[in-house]
Amino acid sequence: DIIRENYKVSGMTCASCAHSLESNLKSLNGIVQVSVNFPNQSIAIDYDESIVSIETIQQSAKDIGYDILIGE
Ligand code: 9UX
Repeated sequence: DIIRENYKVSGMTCASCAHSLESNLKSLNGIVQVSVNFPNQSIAIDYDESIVSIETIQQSAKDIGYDILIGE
């Protein structure tokens, strides 16, 4: 199923960071839509949980320097 989840993100210090993160996550298999809200320091992710896990998404963000805050 495709689900939508919202998380806070740390590490975004400029609007270009938000674009970088969005582009990075959109390249993953199983991602349907990504919307980063820079002023709110948050992200909405639509993804197919049978294809990609939130842990994989989180790791991909971490690899380029951003932390998706899960469980906060
Ligand atoms: Mo601009 Mo955001 O270099 O890291 S992309 S601060």
